[in-house]
Amino acid sequence: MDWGVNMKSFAVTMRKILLFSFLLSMLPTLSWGAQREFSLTIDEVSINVAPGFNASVFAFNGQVPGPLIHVMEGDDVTVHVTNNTTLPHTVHWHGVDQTGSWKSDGVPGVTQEAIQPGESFTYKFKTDRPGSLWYHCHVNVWEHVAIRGMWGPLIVDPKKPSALEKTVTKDVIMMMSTWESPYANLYGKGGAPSDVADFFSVNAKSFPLSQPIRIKKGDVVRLRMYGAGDEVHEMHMHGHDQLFTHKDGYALANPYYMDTVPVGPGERYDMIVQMNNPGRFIFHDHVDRHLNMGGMLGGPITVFEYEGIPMDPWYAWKDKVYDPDFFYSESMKKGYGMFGNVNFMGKPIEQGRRQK
Ligand SMILES: [Cu+2]
Repeated sequence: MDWGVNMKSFAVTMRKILLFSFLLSMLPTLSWGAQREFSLTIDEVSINVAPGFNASVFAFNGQVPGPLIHVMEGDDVTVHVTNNTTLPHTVHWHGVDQTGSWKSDGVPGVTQEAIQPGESFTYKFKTDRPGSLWYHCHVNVWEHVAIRGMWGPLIVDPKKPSALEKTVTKDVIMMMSTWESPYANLYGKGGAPSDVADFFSVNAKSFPLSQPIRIKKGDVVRLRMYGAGDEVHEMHMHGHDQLFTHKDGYALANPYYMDTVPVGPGERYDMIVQMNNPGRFIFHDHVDRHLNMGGMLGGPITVFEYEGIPMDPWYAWKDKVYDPDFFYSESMKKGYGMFGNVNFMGKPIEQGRRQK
């Protein structure tokens, strides 16, 4: 028997096994991201924010919030943006680090020239960070983002979700924002430090135009709350414990409970809630003046409505026409892509009637 030859072939086999298992372990990181290509327009439309209050906005694909963009960590994303409005804009992908793609960061005068009326620009980046991200204009942000609705959600699923995340049965995306009625129809004005916001909303609707969240006992809801406007919204949920799991898309090392969540401008909070207390429970902004000024109840308010709880005749939303996708809950179940909601669409503004 030639032990020398045998030992040599044994060593070669071992090396092959080691190399194979190494390559196998690398698979998750080596996998290529999917190519995702989307088109967004920016349009001038009027949206109904609160009873008796309409705002002229710069709307992505004609709607506020803008369409949901749902992709996976590591995807290669291309977005063609066309500006159909009368003022310049850009799109900043808030939370994307733009690794090797800084010219897609969307900051006028720093990474690009603003997209002029009638012009287009293409953004290309890899989703280098997972989480509840978003996109918004970066031109005259005090007006375009704060009071003209130039924002939408960008959800980047992690390659390795936690065990808790895997139990989620319903996603709820809430974008809180501010409005200034004196400038609501005056493009190019508003948002100065001395200006005072006087309407407040979730997904661009003030109560009672906002929507309930319908759930059943045993559901696990993930709330993704965004500060899309210019004020802090103290979001307080009744009847349940909210586990704070992610800040600005980053997973917390030690998640903890909060009953009032301070969602400031630009911030995102992911909260996971076990729906274990059947009934009807309000979820509202605890800043009292955000219930809209002028004495009318309104602002960022929703209600968790459990399946099986009867509509009492005195319930404020007993006759509500329900939109199950108001918080993009249905769209989030559809996998990856871009999803709009016709109920967020504004009405086109006639050129001749536009106030300057
Ligand atoms: Cu803009």
